[in-house]
Amino acid sequence: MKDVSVSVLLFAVAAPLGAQSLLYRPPNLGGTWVPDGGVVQFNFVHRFYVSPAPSHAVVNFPNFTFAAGFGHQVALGAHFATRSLIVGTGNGSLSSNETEVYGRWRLHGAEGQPGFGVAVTPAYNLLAKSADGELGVDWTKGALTLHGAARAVSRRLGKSGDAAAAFAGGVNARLNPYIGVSADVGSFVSPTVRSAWSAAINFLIPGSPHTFSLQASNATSATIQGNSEGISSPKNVLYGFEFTIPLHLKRFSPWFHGRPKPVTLGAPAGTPVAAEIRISSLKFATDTVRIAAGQSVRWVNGDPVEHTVSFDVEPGSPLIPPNASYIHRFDKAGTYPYHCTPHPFMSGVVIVR
Ligand SMILES: [Cu+2]
Repeated sequence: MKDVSVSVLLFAVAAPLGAQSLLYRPPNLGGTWVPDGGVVQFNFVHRFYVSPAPSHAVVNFPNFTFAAGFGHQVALGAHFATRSLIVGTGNGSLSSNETEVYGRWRLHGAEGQPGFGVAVTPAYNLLAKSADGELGVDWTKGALTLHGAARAVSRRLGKSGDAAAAFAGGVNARLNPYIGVSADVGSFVSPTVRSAWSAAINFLIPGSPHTFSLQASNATSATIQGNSEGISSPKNVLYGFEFTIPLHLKRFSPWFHGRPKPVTLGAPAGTPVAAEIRISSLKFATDTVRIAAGQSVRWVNGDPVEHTVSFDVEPGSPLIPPNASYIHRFDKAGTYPYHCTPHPFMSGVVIVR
């Protein structure tokens, strides 16, 4: 049983999450992650500082990221910051609303898998009227992911100067499948400015594909430029949080295609069933069922997404489509822990007497 729980833990760490995870990306790095085709990513970063007494006014730095996956490891997206870094009277200094549109092509690797990931991110900063770009590399082994990025911009935001290069590096350390810490630093090379930095504690919200982080940083926007220069006045530390929300367009398919036909997988239809377990809201409705040897259990997928019933000790189901069911017959007494492969946080146990 101990071996089983260890292997489940390793599996949960190694599995791709189908969503950008803050356990695999520090706050001020775009990373190499690309949403799957048909997935829309929404990230919300909110940072702030509190001005001194007597006003105690909270000054907010909200940032929104939208990105859509198009398959083939390609995504298109945009960052929007309502209070970007503006210093002096240079490029873009008439507004503080900073928008960057970007594409990302992941050349190698997959989030959550060991080894290297490489992605190129061409971008255009509308406020600075600057063609920007980033080459991102990350390397994952076990609980650690190291990140590096090389950046170039054609017109610096808030400066009158021309093109510039920037470099950034960061690290993620995962304490368990649900909690990690991360830090990063990034800076323009020349002319030198205050580096952007961040430190964060990151959470995967159990039972969901969402991640959340609590952060300290001096960066005001999530763009390539904003991640390469820190705020220095009137405050030089901002506190805040980030929330990542993947929207799987497949989930909305019943709106357009109606309910799919019920099908039965596993044992032939008509097999007597001793227990039924409903799958809904990314959960097995019954944690533990007890049956006698020779009896069968039926799982019914009431979710609009595919799940599996994957046993730790013997072969389980294929992908179970929405509205389909899977029947498994247990011939031998024993304890059969299982989980869902696409959603490793979903688990249950069948106890056979
Ligand atoms: Cu699942």
